[in-house]
Amino acid sequence: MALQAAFSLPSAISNPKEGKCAAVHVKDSSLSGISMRDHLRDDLLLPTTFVKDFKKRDAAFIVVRAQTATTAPIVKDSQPEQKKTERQFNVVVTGASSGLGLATAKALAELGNWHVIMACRNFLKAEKAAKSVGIPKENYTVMHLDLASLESVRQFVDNFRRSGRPLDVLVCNAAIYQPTAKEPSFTAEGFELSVGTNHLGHFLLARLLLDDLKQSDYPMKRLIIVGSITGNTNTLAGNVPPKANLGDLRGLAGGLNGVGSSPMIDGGEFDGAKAYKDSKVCNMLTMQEFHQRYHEETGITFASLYPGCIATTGLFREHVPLFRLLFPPFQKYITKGYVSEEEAGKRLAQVVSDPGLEKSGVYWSWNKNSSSFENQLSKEASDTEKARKLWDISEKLVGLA
Ligand code: LMG
Ligand code: NDP
Ligand code: PMR
Repeated sequence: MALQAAFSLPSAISNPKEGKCAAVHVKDSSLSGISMRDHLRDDLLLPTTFVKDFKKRDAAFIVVRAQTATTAPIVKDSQPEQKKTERQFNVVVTGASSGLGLATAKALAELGNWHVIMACRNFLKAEKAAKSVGIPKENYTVMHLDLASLESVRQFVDNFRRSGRPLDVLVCNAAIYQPTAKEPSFTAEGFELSVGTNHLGHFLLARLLLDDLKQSDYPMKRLIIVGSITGNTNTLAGNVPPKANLGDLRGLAGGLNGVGSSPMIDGGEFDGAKAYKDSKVCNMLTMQEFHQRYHEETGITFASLYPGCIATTGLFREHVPLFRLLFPPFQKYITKGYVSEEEAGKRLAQVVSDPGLEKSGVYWSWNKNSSSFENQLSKEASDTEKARKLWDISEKLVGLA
């Protein structure tokens, strides 16, 4: 059924309400007349910014000198001997114990100047993971964070502050996906688990750590929230049922607890796959609302991204075995949307560290040549009114208002 529905999508994809233009395909492979390269509408929406040579750019590190923070904080690596005396940049990456988060931690560590605070719910797993991919000791610290508990989020923030490290970049990456769950499960505070973890946990974390980011003397402070194509209904992937839809947020306003109210944001019946996609829409809306409220005042860059389809990660651990078997070749050979964990990690590391990706309020994607570009979000994922409403309700739910 899902397949059938997915294969009858072109009208949805070119829905003018979403402000999209028809795609022109050259040499497309197609299924039932539908271009399987529609996922590459990423490439079709003309990039306004290209950053072609990531490696070269990253060689040109920008380094903070602690002692000159307020005057001349930028030193190019034309003076490499100075690097040794500079402090490392600190980046908190949630969910760095596997998949994209781990690959990003590795890519950042390889850049040399970064210290990655791996914010993970399973301390031992994270420690082992860091070792297994060869991240040098001096480039990472594992700190406990369970996003499914707001108490744990607050504790993490306290612990991080006690570490005395400045916060230069925050990456909200962790996520849980429960496509086969028949019944909802809940966070410590009683929110449906996917939205509770992926959105509400990160919302509280980002709100609390905003103060820390503000205090950093690093000139390219960033707050990055990982989004996805499947939350964007202006793409083929975003039209595979069940589709993301936050509705009027009545379920969220009711607390997502499944008792007095629905566990779904739109107030509907529980659907694990939809809850995940909804949570990704929340992630992308939250990034934009942060940008709206704080970019001008703080200079912090707020960004989201779709790193590509990393079909081999732990995200699909709860999917049926046949899906896990077929999904990677399907993405590799049919949709061509596949990207390796390593490549995806480099992409996110680029959003963290590349001076060329400093624009705020952007949803980054990459085309076939792995060049980054500013992608367009779906109508719902760029709805400013919804972003504001989501912010207000989320604030209440996490105890900030
Ligand atoms: C649903 O599962 C859940 O039921 C629902 O609750 C919700 O969670 C939802 O979105 C979440 O998922 C549906 C899921 C599970 O099945 C699918 O939707 C399809 C999965 C797509 C991935 C597999 C496609 C496999 C295609 C074959 C690939 C082989 C590799 C190729 C190499 C190629 C070389 C050149 O169901 C399953 O996991 C079962 C999957 C069974 C797939 C059956 C095969 C159908 C194939 C049709 C696809 C296209 C084929 C094309 C051919 C063409 C040619 C060029
Ligand atoms: P993984 O499952 O490999 O990684 C998810 C990480 O989140 C794991 O480290 C996991 O920890 C952690 N996590 C889950 N729940 C919690 C929690 N309660 N508290 C703290 N950490 C938690 O998946 P991916 O690497 O694929 O996903 C990373 C991000 O990329 C997600 O935001 C996802 O939405 C996004 N994304 C992924 C795509 C893909 O194709 N895979 C495509 C587009 C976006 P543990 O190791 O303990 O399980
Ligand atoms: Mg999708 C045409 C391009 C394309 C892309 C880029 C993705 C990405 N997917 C595409 C197409 C299709 N998918 C089609 C045509 C189908 C029907 C066969 C299909 C099915 C499908 C399923 C069942 N796809 C999935 C699932 C999942 O369970 C994954 C999901 O929705 O997780 C929320 C998924 C994904 N497809 C993607 C990406 C990136 C995902 C997973 C992860 C995510 O968005 O975070």
